[in-house]
Amino acid sequence: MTKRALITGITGQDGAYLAEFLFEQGYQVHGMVRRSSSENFERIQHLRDKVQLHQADLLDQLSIVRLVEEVQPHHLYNLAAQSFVPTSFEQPLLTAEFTALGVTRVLEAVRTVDRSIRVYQASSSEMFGTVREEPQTETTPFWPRSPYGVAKVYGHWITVNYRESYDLFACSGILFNHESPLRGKEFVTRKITDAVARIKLGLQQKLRLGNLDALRDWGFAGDYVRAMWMMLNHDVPDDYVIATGEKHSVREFADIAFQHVGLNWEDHVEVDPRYLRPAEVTTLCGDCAKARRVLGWAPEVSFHDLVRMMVEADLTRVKKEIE
Ligand code: NAP
Ligand code: F7E
Repeated sequence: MTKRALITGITGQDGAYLAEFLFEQGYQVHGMVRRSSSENFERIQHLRDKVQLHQADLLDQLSIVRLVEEVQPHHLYNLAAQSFVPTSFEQPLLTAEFTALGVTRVLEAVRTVDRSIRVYQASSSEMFGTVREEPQTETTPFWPRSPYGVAKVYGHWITVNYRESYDLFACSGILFNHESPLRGKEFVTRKITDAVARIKLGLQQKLRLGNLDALRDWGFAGDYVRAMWMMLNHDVPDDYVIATGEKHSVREFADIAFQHVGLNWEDHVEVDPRYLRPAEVTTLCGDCAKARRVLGWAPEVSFHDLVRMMVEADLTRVKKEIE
């Protein structure tokens, strides 16, 4: 029997990688998309004949119930969210509606339609915020530092609560930052690699960034979607930290990216206070020992290879655009 998977947030970075991965595993892949006046399917263009898209919205409970009824998925991956931290300071209520209450709406739909559907919730290392220990594990206390982080803490605990209350097979993946050539250009890694390509090709002179000292545990999105699938295919539902265990600064990311095209980052990067946040998460580094031990998951792409992959992809894209 062909297994059916439903992905909310299929038009995002992780949605695109997960859709491709599940399709390769033989799943029938369905995606939830919200209505927009212009189509936003760039990241899944190459999969359009392989995935079935359905309109629904995290804000509309009945639309999610109807979608789950229609698709009857075996597995549901809830990736949809307002995921950009600075926007969460500007639009905290909308972030709470999407990123926090949206999770309850998805879980309620599953509880109402079919409790045997397995659910993955996209939780985040932003929940650790001001870190209480290093590295962070599944038992490290949360101290979120943004409305986004606070909303994700709600999403995490409501997932645990539905597992405990209704015996749902619901997993929360506490994923640390993961990047790729499909990353949105507002996030710092892609902002850097896009600028490196444009500066190298003479289209831009300067790159304005915020806190260069911020430390992150950056992995490759392709590796991380494999972990989501492993969680839903394990015997028991549980929560897992997914990380590389290495941390690097924004400055270091920029240094390697500029070096890769023979440039010196100090000649091009300027600090702009507009990109500083009201409250910052200064350092994050995860310990994925549980995922290694229980699921057999491990990251495959190194930090240096990730930076190079992203710079190369942006160089190729920008060159094509100016041809
Ligand atoms: P992303 O690129 O920002 O994608 C977010 C997705 O959510 C998009 O498909 C977006 O649709 C959809 N969405 C937003 N609001 C919606 C609504 N009201 N109704 C329906 N869909 C809506 O995020 P990502 O990097 O792929 O991350 C996937 C998930 O993992 C998110 O929940 C994020 O918070 C979480 N996460 C990400 C990371 C990371 O490092 N990438 C780490 C930990 C956790 P549109 O295309 O229409 O905007
Ligand atoms: O910032 C610093 C910034 O926006 C990383 C989301 O996927 O991962 C992501 O959240 C760091 C921060 O990602 C700029 O202050 C410096 O310390 O790339 P980011 P994020 O906030 O860590 C987590 C795990 C998620 O769950 C989120 O959904 O870089 N930084 N200068 C900058 N950041 C940005 N965006 N732009 C700058 O110019």
